[in-house]
Amino acid sequence: MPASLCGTWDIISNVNFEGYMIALGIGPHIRKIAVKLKLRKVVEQHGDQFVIKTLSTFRNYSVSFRVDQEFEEFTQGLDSKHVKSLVSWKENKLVCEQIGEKKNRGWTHWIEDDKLHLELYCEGQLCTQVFKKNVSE
Ligand code: VLZ
Repeated sequence: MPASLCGTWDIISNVNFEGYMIALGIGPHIRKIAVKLKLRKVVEQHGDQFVIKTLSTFRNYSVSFRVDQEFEEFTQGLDSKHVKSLVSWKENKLVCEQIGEKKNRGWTHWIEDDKLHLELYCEGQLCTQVFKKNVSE
């Protein structure tokens, strides 16, 4: 069993979020706001069912899915695109492929050194985010 992703996590590093947002086609005004946000992840898991919430003072985004079951995702408030998403475990990593207009799009989550790691990728751009566990709630 891989270490649990569940809990509330606060961002401590964010590398090339700008490049990822450009690849998604997010415009300069929103990027300028988004790049400064202190993002929080709230991850809930019940068996194969996950809810991952990305919270910020500007916008929130939530996705719910079952592992190994393709679903329709609308990335509302991000780049606002319809994609077909599939999340599966690859070793100890939770891997999401997002098939749509953008090539090579998805993300990968894993736990390393008690931190939640996230790689967000789109069309050759890779953003790496690290979150530390929030223990106050
Ligand atoms: O997360 O794909 O944890 O959905 C940025 C939100 C979230 C605030 C970036 C900026 C993508 C809004 C989050 C304007 C662009 C994401 C997945 C993995 C789950």
